[in-house]
Amino acid sequence: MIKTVSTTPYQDQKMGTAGIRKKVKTVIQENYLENFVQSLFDAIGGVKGQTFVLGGDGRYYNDIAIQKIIKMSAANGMKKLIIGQNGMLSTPASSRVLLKNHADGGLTLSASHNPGGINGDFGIKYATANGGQCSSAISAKIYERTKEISSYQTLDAKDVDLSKLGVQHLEGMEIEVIDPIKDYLLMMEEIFDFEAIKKLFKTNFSFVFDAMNAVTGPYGVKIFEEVLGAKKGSVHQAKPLPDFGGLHPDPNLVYAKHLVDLMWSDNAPDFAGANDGDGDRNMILGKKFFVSPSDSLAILTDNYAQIPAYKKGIYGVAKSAATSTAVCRVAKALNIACYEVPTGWKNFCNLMDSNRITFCGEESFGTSSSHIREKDGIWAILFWLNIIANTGKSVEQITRDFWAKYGRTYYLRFDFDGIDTSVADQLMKDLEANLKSFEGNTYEGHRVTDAHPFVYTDPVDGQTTQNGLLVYFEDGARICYRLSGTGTNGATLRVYIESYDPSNFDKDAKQELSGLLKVAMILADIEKRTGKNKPDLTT
Ligand code: VG1
Ligand code: CO
Repeated sequence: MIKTVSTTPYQDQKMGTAGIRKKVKTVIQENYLENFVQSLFDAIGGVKGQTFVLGGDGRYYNDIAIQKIIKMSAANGMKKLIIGQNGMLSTPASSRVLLKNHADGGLTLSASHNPGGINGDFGIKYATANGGQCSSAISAKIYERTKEISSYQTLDAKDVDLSKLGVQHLEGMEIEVIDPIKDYLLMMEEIFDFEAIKKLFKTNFSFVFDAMNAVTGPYGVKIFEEVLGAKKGSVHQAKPLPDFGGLHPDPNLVYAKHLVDLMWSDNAPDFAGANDGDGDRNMILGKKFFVSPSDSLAILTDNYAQIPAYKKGIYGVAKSAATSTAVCRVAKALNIACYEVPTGWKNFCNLMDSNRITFCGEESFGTSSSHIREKDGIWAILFWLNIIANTGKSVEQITRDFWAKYGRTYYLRFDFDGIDTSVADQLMKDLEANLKSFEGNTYEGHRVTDAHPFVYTDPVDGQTTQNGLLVYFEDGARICYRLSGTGTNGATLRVYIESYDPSNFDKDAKQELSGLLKVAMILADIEKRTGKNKPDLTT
């Protein structure tokens, strides 16, 4: 039976870089989730007669939230929900299912790379019919609605059994529980040369995929072990756990330290890949070798012709402004366009829809192509495996060949965490006001040639977005500053730094960039304002 429940608004339900993301303790407050979901439905003009895709990364509260959303969807007149079995769907798989079924929207229950469990985070990503996360204009509308919501619609009904595949009905709404892996696997088989990768796994090539106890474990077991023939047990931390086994499911050198230790040990396999909580991020490692995500995007682009789906040619490429310029050098050599967009995958979608780009990526361990409208962790790993299978080269050799061809871009991101929000906002405001005064001056031996805010006008919808501040140096170095839009704990200031060396590839990145980090701290007056004399996290 449909019922209308009165509620009062929460004032903090603003979506960030990738959906809404909050502490679990916030989300489990009475009507918190219901308010957000009803506001979303209202803001898009209702969901009567529509079809949505629904799933999540299995984190704490996934099971409860999904039942609430199912009942609210039925009560709001939704025609059909396509749900991953047991409520699980990775972000890339969800985008695939949405596009394949021409669904009207999709909800992925995930706080992505943020920790889970009762003391961790929960979140919802909302995708529109194009398969990508909603535009800023839509999220602004949803936010406005959350501030005035007074009731929501739900059902008095038993929970739905999500373990059984197939169709069932709830108050006139069709529910189809699907295998979360099947469509995704089919798409990967269409893109890559699975036969070549199978042959690679028949040699003594050794491989590890670390799912970080998150959603891609079962995808990894199916794709790498069962279909491609990687040794049983190649997938580590394969069982999705509500608290990710206490891990921070962000695949980088700091949070996946266990994998880094393995790759620098005597037992290191030839290749290791890892994914984040919802399966859209990837880290690539070789024996005692780390591929920076900005380089990975550039290397995949340079090797596009190795892959069946792309060998006929690619459109342009795109990167977030914070990502290193390595891919731009490849684009120039290939004579294709290279776009620079604000951080957040939604900013790539119009470029893909209009056939302006094929590949895109972000420094935050995200790479993908126009096969879907999200970043795709397993796709990136398969791409690397396909190159290795074709060339017989190691991860390190492929990367070194790339540096030899284009030079090396040294790149790191430095995060200053848990800053008081007003301090962070003021820092950015003052820095922006000071930018012009840096031009022509030399700091620690680096002369500033240009400094300006990053402003992007989308060539398709004409929307203009400002995100981040950029400082360019005469020697080709660059600093980008921006505030994170995914944190749940005060503000995080991200400082992205790169330098370019056409011939010396063996410097230590931290050492190479230490001088520029000093400059970055001086220009933004970081120590005095935040009390921090060094970053909290370097990735
Ligand atoms: C971070 C990354 C950004 C990424 C976003 C979502 O955003 O920097 O590149 O798109 O997370 O990733 P921010 O605003 O905190 O810098 V995921 O894997 O959480 O969907
Ligand atoms: Co993610």
